[in-house]
Amino acid sequence: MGRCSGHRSEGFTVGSAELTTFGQWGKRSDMLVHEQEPFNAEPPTDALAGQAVTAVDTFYSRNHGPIPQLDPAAWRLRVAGLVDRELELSLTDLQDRFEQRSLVATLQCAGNHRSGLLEVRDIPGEDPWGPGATSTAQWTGVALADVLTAAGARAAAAHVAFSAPDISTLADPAQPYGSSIPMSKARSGEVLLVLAMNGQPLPAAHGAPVRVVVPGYIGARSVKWVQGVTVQAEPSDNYFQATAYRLLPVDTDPDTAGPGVGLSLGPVALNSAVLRPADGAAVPSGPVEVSGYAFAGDDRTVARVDISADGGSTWAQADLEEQQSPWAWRLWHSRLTLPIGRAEIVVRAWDSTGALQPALPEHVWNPKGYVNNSWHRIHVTARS
Ligand SMILES: Nc1nc2c(c(=O)[nH]1)N[C@H]1C(S)=C(S)[C@@H](COP(=O)(O)O)O[C@H]1N2
Ligand SMILES: [Mo]
Repeated sequence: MGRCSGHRSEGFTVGSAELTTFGQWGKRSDMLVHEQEPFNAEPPTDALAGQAVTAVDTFYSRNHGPIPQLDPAAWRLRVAGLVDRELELSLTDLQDRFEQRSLVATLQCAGNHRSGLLEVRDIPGEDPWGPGATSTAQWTGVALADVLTAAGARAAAAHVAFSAPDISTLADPAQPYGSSIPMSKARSGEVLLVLAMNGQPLPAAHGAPVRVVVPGYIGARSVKWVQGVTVQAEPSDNYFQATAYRLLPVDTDPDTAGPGVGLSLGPVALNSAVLRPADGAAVPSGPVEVSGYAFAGDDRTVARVDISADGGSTWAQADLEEQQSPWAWRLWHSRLTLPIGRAEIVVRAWDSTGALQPALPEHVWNPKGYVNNSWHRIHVTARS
């Protein structure tokens, strides 16, 4: 038993807020639902545009199994593995025994904008996410680093693994969701055990009562409904760490590849998207406001965004908005003058290392369809 267990006080109630908006999981009615079960949905790009922080009812939802409805009073977090003291923490332990921290961070699914890769070649069994598998929230909770310190995590241990109760039949074999991150990231202070999202108790769809948020890493590492934190020498052997969420060589068959093949994804690759106008929209000719996001993972930041109104022949620099935190996307906007007729609007970004996004989806296509960070192109028709 941990030194933090057994403490009692009033906690907030979790999971009651999501019936006030449309849909079973509290999402707006115009979400693009890729799957009802497991629930996978992204907002229309217009709903993300111009909002530094995404409303909870608009935030994308990515699930590999059924969304569990956990009893917050019964919930416990077990901290074990290479630690001096195993801990078993209740929700009130997290609230009362640890400093509460808040930060704004963007979550982005590694499958964000897979739709662009599908135009190159089919990717069977994976959802055609657009650029809306990216959203930003203010997250409040406890630093994982503080909990690791309380447990006396051994300095030599290189990884911290997270486990959850939602069982995915998409895994082979079927298993609960899990992942891991390097100890250096786990100790960094920005990785949170989150209890609240945009100032409200975390809703069920986003991991109530407690989820991990790993700023700057692919969304898959931010385990929802977390109930186990294990300090260990090796990365997690969970299917979603060892087999899925890996960048496979182009000629690899993902159905037979097995664990350990290809590149394990962690920090988010530099990417950007046009959010407004919407792809396919009719717009007035003359000046039109164009806006979107750019995002650079982990220790990099977005340094420059270029926008083209002619398919990439000529470019202008977009105006960058203030970044809410080092872990948030960078919103940008620009005013383009469009001639009457069809136009291809393209966006591309540079990060603080001087790296530019790759131009074409052909260059980044991979068998599972992750990390499509090629330049985002949309088509609009300007009318007189
Ligand atoms: N327990 C659990 N955690 C999970 C997942 C899941 O299916 N189960 N999906 C992951 C993936 S792939 C992403 S992109 C993010 C999405 O978080 P959101 O649904 O809050 O947007 O959660 C991650 N955490
Ligand atoms: Mo994801």
